[in-house]
Amino acid sequence: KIDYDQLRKLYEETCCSKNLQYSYGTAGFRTLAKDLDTVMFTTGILAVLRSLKLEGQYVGVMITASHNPYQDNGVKIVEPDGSMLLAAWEPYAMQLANAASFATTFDEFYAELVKLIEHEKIDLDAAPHVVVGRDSRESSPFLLRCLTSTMASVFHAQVVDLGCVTTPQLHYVTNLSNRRQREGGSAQVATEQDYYSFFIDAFNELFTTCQIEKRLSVPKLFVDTANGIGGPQLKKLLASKDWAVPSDEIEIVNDKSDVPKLLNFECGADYVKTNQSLPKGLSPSSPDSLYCSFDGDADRVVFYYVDPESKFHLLDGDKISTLFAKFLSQQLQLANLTGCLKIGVVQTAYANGSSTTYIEDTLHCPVSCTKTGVKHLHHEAATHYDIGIYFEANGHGTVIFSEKFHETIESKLSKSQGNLLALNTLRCFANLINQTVGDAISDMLAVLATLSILQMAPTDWDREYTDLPNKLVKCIVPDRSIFQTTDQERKLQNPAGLQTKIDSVIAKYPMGRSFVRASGTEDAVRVYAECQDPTKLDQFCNEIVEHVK
Ligand code: 16G
Ligand code: ZN
Repeated sequence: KIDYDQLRKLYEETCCSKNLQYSYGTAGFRTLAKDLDTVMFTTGILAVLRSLKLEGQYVGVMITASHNPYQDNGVKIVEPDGSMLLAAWEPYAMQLANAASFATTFDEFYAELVKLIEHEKIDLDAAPHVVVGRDSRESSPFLLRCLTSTMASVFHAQVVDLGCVTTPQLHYVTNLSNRRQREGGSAQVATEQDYYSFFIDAFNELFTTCQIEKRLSVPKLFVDTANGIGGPQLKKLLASKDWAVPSDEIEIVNDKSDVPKLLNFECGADYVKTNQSLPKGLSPSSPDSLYCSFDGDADRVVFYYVDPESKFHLLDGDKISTLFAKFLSQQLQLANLTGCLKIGVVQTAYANGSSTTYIEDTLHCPVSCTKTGVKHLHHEAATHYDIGIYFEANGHGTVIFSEKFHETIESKLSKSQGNLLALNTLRCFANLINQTVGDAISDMLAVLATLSILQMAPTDWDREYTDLPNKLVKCIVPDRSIFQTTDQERKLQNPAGLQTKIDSVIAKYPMGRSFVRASGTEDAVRVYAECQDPTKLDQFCNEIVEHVK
């Protein structure tokens, strides 16, 4: 039932990159943009098949390489509910891409495709729906054509092209499109505009509920958008007639998304987190100002400020988690729901030890640790908590609220039972969060709202706990695949004996903690170390690195 000749023609026109091995990692496919034509072609087909498998629901596809340099690009598939592609389908993404890459004839590739269709018992007569989006990279329009070439012409898919959007906007619109379709009535597809309206309304409603003025608690917020897609999108939100915060309170810098080479260059969340310094384009202004940086596709955010002694202070993913945990636990307590709804924080091994101690001992919240990669954190938060707060230290994260949370709050509110202010605050806050995926814009709004409600300055936020001195280094090794971990990546299983050596180094440093793991995105091994004494940190880290090399 596939138009063989049409597919063959498009395959031969599109798949020029050959004999390259592709892997679908934590962030989808990601490599040099010039090597991605074949991958885009097969990923487009896979997205269609995924939609067909799910009764034609909207499946999302995002073209982005996040914080990578401008020469790179990538692609990932999003499930109808806005979450990442089902793990069981990741191998299919690789099989199809590598089949096209290594096939010497079209028929070899075609045989693989047919095998997959039969294996998954996919009904090709149904009508697939796909939502596509791309970040601001120069290579994206071409790659989009490779991606979508077969969708309508071979598979009769309905394709909704959102144009340039942030990654979280693509996730949000995919989820909303399916909700609309399920609810029938308005057969309209969801748009980027729905995203702005929804989050502005949520922000305004939270401020109204808490009866605070729509002013920020900081005199000014500077937003570094990494010269990526976050810049134009945030501007659209702030330009909306319903956005009520005075326009001079938020200033966007590094907003040249139309100059390709500037993307993520000496700016953005990754740069700021790694270098622990201000990005290009920002200089310390008034001491109370707050700063934040997005990454290139605006799914990550970190905050920071500069004290009167010109010292830079990072407020990273751990600090965002702890701020939300503090606020939401307070509200739960006020609403008298602590026994009924379970709140918890999910972290990875990269979380600073002080943050974990603070959450457990000061906030009395449970903490879980998972492997690196958003899908692991998301899964843990969704399965264990009614309010699951998860952030990677690098600023990637969100809060998810269970069905039980919504039902409990709604039921109490409808009966006007209990502390209505706290119940309403919880309800509005949940709306302000993009629950499909970490979202720099939504997380930024939620942080601003929380600081305003708690009347906290950046320094108050920072003072809640003090990070242990820490260091992260990249180590190039001949074969990173031998570094196999256990215990949520906190311990090495292989190479044999290495963990014992690491443990004996750790034992020498008070409050020392260190772990070694192979990167999932680069050909390198990462070494993390933290200890009490800042003057011993370099030595500590070097000793571990010596054992790894
Ligand atoms: C990916 C992950 C990110 C993680 C990073 C670790 C997603 C969407 N992205 O970018 O969460 O922090 O990988 O990179 O899951 P690494 O394995 O190179 O250290
Ligand atoms: Zn990103």
